[in-house]
Amino acid sequence: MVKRKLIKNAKKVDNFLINYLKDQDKSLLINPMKYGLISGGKKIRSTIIFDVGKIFKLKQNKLINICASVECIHSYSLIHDDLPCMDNDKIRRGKPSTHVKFGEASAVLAGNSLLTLAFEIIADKKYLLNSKIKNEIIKSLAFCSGHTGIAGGQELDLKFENKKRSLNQIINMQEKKTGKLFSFCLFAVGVVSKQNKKEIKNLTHIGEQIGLLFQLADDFLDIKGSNRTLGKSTKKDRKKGKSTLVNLMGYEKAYMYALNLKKKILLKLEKHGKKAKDLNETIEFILGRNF
Ligand code: GRG
Repeated sequence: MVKRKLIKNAKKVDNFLINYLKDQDKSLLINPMKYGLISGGKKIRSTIIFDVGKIFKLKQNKLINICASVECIHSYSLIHDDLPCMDNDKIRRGKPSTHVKFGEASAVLAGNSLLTLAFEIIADKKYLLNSKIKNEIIKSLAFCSGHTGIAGGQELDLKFENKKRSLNQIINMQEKKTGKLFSFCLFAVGVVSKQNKKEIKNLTHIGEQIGLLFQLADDFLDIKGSNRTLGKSTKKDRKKGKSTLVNLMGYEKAYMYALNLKKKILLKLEKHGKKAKDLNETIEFILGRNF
């Protein structure tokens, strides 16, 4: 069920991005950008945006620009993450990484262009949201992507290699590296659907927890997953001395931690009743997934 939903949503977001790029002036970077962005990846962040939209009765076309911009930032982070100066991965989404296919310089520039495209897609005048709301969304997306979010988390991830780090330090790093973009997804839906400050704060926190759960599942898959199903190389975290909860407390304890985290998230969503059914299913999928 969730798999089908993911495929349908991924197609929708891919089509939006294909059409968006078609309307832009041609450049040499369009091909590496498209390669790293479209036709690949679960687009799970978009599915979460649509799922949360369902809770607040928002139509998908009110949220599609946000999905597209989140996928631009996410794909940008993967293109740069695969570079030799970062995690040095040659395979991504079942095909050669962007820098392997197009060269390092083009991969860096395509990544940078996806970052700026993300903001362009939200600011676009064809996206019919009022300017105050757009402003809030843009500010939060910048906060979640830069040194206080993904980039800052990645720096910590690299600096933590082969070092003994505490539970709180690892959680803080993973909340930045992975959690912040998920928290943006829920924040943005809260803002677009005009929730009050308290509800937006709740949503942002749940988003961060979903992101942490997603990262934990990613760490489990690095150990138990298959390269073919995941479309990327596995068994790297231990070799690289990555600071993960699995490496800190062992697989079993880390899995118990993840189960408990999932329970806490689902409990927080209980107040939405049946309206949160889709989101609940996606959360179950996150921990149970094999890709
Ligand atoms: C400032 C955006 C930005 C990036 C520069 C390189 C870097 C700093 C950050 C890397 C962050 C990173 C790779 C975090 C890991 C998150 C994660 C678990 C990714 C896997 O996501 P999936 O499974 O991938 O959703 P697919 O391929 O399905 O889209």
